[in-house]
Amino acid sequence: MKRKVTVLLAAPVVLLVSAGAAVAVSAGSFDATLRPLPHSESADGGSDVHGQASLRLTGRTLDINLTASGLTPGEPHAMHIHGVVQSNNECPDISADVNTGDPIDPSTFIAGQPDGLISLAEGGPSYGPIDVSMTITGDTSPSSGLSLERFVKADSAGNLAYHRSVVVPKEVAKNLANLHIVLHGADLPSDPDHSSLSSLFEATLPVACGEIAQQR
Ligand SMILES: [Cu+2]
Repeated sequence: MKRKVTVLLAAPVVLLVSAGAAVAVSAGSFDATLRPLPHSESADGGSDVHGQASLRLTGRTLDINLTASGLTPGEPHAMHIHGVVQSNNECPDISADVNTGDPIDPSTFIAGQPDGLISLAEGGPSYGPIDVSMTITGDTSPSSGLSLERFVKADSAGNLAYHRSVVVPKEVAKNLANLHIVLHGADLPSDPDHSSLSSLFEATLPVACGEIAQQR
């Protein structure tokens, strides 16, 4: 009988300890340095997108500050936190350019022949699915991933600044340091329209990627 009471008393203590530990994991400062995805200069017109993100996590609230340069001027750029939560992902290297027939590839591309560009689908196995859409208004879930009208526009010099506090899913908060930030959208020289919005391939083309790391 005495033994049973001890077990009952011990249980709430265990709960308190694990709640405390969860809070500690889901708070802190993180950053990511965004660098161009490897690519052939002739295929993408010499895109050279760099950026810096600082992220402050409090519970599930993520305060994001991000600046980037070298983007297609005057146009919105999709930006996401990507990654398979609970597994360590990485930004793709040029070996991802396999060109196996991405459904959104322009019809001129030849399947199996690398085209010098890592497309949305080719980069996917490295940087994983969308976890958070860094929109300026409204929903921030993966379903807003291509709502380009709600992403921040680069200015006339191709610079972009983004700041928003968003509430992220619990699994994203807990595993933030496994994830990545990816910036999309480039006007390619292969079409004459000088816009990244003329095809899904251009609008979704990953142009910079940075792995999120916790500041120590
Ligand atoms: Cu993305």
